[in-house]
Amino acid sequence: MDVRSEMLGYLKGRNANFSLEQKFYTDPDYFKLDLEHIFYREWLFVGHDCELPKTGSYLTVQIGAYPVVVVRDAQGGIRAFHNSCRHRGSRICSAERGTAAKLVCPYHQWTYELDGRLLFARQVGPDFNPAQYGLKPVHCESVAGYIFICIAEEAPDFAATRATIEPYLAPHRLGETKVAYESTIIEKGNWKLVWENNRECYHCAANHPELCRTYPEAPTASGVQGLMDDPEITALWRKCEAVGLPSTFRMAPDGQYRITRVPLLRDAESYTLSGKRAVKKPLSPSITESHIGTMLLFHYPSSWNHVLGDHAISFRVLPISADETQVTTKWLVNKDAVEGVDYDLHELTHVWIETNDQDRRIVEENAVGIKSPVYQPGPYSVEHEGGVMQFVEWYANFITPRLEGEAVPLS
Ligand code: 3BY
Ligand code: FES
Ligand code: FE
Repeated sequence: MDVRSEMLGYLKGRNANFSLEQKFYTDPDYFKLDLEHIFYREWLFVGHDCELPKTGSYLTVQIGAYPVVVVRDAQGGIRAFHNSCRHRGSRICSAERGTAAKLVCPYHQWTYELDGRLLFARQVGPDFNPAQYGLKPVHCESVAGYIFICIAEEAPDFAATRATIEPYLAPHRLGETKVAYESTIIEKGNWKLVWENNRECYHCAANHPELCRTYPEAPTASGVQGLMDDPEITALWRKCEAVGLPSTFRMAPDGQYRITRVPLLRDAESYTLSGKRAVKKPLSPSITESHIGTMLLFHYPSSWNHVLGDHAISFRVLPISADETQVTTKWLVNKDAVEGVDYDLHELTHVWIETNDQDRRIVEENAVGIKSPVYQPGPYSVEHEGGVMQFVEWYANFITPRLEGEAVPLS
């Protein structure tokens, strides 16, 4: 049987309350199908507007086989291109980030404008037409400080995502922040294991002593159900909405993203050991309200986020192979906050550096155990793992029609 039919068979026969069959987490051919049908077709979070402060600022990212460069153009817009020279294909920008007046290929110095046009190629003869050799564009959208790209020829509609998340993010003025710290780790586990772990807090009490001082273990916080019935959550929504901060629970009809605000424990304001703010200057100069909890945004398959009163944390998930996933975390603070004066970097980053390391270990142990020939799908906790079931449901519903080769509508 071919891989596609086998995968389809498993998806059709799966029990929605159980984890997936082994091959979804381990098999390189299944991984290729995940890339082809999800990561190569969907909108992916790659970084923040504030990381591209001036004309020519760029960042690079690797999506499966595709190197991509995201750059601030001369008009202040943000564009993305395939980071592959139109001469003989060399990668053009190899640094993770940088600034360049033009994009110059290091191999033979073909030189591109920041809008992708080929400006100059040495000694290529009189018949050469540079207009035919511009960089290949990648779809790119910036929404309230978050940059998303899509490497498909035709991108799915982004308007609904923007319309939902922009009003929630905008008051936090994330476009005007700075990255105080970033960390990249490689977790030796399939990207779906990273997500399954993220979508529940069933593991939190036993594994995250630091995070549990401030982040609620209750499934209402991490999951997607029952928020309306939780009086602490609805009280926070009322309080925040009254001061112009959209907060109620919103989820895409297909489950690809959700955004909502939830309270932290014991009046905590930040992910510090004390629960007190780590940054003296508020993240957004226009939000004076205290105790606004954390705004949670996930967007499958590439990002989850927390936005607090004093800082925001973004997480970017990129698949490396069937059993390796790159997780990049960025801590955003008010652009005028000064390290050592307004915040102590250790205090700001400690809890999530520890939490990420604990989650890495969890994912890696999960991956090793799943490789055992005796592994079989196991039951999710109905009380605690509704969020995981929702992720797997999204994955199954998303990939099934694509595997069947149906024409999938773009919106
Ligand atoms: O990062 C999250 O979204 C949370 C924090 C703890 C577990 N996870 C559900
Ligand atoms: Fe880029 Fe030759 S490959 S200039
Ligand atoms: Fe965790």
